[in-house]
Amino acid sequence: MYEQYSHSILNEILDKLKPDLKEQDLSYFYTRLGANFYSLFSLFESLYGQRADFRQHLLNLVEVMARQYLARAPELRALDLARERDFNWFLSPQWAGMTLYADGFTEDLPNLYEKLDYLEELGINLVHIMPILDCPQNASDGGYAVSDYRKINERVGHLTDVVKLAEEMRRRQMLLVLDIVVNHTSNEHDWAQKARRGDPQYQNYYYTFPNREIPDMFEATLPEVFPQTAPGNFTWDETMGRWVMTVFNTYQWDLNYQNPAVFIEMLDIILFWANQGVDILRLDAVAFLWKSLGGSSQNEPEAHRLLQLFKDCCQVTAPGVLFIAEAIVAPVEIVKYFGEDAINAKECEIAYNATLMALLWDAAATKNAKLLRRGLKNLPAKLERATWLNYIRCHDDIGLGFTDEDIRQAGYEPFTHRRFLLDYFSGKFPDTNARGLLFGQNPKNNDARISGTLTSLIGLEAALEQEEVNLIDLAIQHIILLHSVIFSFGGIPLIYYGDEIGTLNDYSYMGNLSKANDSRWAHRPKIDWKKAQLRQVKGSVEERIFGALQRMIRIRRQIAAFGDFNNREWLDLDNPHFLSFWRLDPQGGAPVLVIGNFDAHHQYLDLSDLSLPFPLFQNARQLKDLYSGEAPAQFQNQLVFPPFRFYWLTVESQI
Ligand code: OTU
Repeated sequence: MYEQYSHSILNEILDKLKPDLKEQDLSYFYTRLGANFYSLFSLFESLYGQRADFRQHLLNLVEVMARQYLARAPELRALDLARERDFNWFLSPQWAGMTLYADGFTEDLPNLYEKLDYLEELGINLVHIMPILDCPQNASDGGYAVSDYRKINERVGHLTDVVKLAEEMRRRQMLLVLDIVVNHTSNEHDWAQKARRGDPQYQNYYYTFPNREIPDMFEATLPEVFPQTAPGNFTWDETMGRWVMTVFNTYQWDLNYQNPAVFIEMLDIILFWANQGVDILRLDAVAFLWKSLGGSSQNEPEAHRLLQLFKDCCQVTAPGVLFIAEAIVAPVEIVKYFGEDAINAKECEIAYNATLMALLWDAAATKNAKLLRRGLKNLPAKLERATWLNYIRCHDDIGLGFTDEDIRQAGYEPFTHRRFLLDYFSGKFPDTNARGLLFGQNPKNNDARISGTLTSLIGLEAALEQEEVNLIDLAIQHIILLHSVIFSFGGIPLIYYGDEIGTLNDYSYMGNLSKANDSRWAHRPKIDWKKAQLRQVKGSVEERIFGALQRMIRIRRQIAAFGDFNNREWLDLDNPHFLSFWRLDPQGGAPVLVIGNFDAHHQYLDLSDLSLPFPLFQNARQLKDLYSGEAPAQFQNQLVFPPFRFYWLTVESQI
């Protein structure tokens, strides 16, 4: 949009740009800056306009974007242009992702390079490598306490390894995802060190206070993220002689985004990583970016403005680079991280679908889809050009993040139901095979979350121990069912490393002092590559899971209806054990009817009882399950579902 005032300021800035910047060929940069400047300026002014040095900061901001544009390699600029042309590229069903630790999945970055073949064998073409930046050896929160944003942790490799990996992945048409921990730094970061030594400029990079007055006001309303290990939201720093805000662990200092210099530093870091060839940046803990007295300091309007501003600026310099919002918050809040009142994403193009994740675990415990259906139907619609990251497990705990209202609508009492889920997954409930661990127990509100690998939580660990063939079969089928949902729901499926070969909980963290009180380490295993080898042995647990995932990914890729174009329609079935929805082909081709049985027992569905928008689907004999390539089991006109079985149905005559 052209708006006179902001444009006059843009002209002023362009005049003031340093001569070395003016002389370069910046034509694409200028077109994009012109397109985004009104929005960018309005956001920056709304956040920082009251400051006397506002114009100087704005100039600095434009200079950072210009310098990083000049530093952007020709092949990355070409990729930007290609993605500008094919702007829906990330909504295609071709993507399948995996999250992994460079030093858990493999030894280090060079070793990860060697394992690209394995990932491709499974069908993975998007790889999220967990934090690899320099961080303290112990007080690191698994890498989420960064001490140098431009240096790779020596234990996993060097910057050249990342660049080499990015190049090779580009050659193989795989996407690289890295974390940018935007909300906080380690207390060992250079900025924090300077603040500790008393430098006021850097003390202003954080929220520091001489006494408890303001911290106490904050504490009156702030929740606790890690109530067991890091109660409270402030930490006394002896060297600095001041309190510092530490919402997560005591060594993770919250950055002060009320200071525009902090925003500009972080933008420079984001663009630096974009220029190393990273395709997608996972922005950590985005809900927490803005702090204000009198509330939870989560999901504040200013946090959204900061993200819009990051997006606007990144589009000017590196428009091909996408953002993932890691906002594990209430369902109605998550969707806002795409941006509101828009068609294409204004903040992050991709967001973790934490609601689907939590609901899947509810269905796994209850063996029915009542709450899953309720919760998904109440999930607010997302923007057209934005997509979900659908996952079952990740490196974090499982929070029961669905709403009490949805729980009630599904026919349960919220407190008892949550208690049941915690008991079920931590193995306290009598009828459970789950081997989970509680995390973040908060005696003040009885809250807790759940740790454990998919394999252990679903009951395969216990079944293998008991050597119960039937239970082993059921658990494997259950694991496949959950994956069938993330592959067909719409969005990018994200597998958690190790789940593809049925990796069990790793209890060795309990013997490590710096990890023992954080049960999330139970599901951050070191991959046993001998076990991975068993994926080639017919009938092994590894082969059955790996093979199923591989097959689903391959089939998903060929089905246009599995692309994410707001093309999902719900199908309500009376039987509470079923989850069912249509996926429509955006080009008008054959739809796919997804039906999953969440029960551990057989279920059947009489097609004659239904009135379907696609009448051909009402004849069981005409149906084909795309996953097995065969007709679904049936008796007369009834579809038969073995325990935890799903079908991806299409009509035979249309194939
Ligand atoms: C994120 O987590 C990371 O995924 C965690 O591994 C880090 O510990 C944390 O940030 C701090 O960097 O902020 O928006 O239940 O879900 O801490 C959500 C806890 C986050 C996590 C929460 C999350």
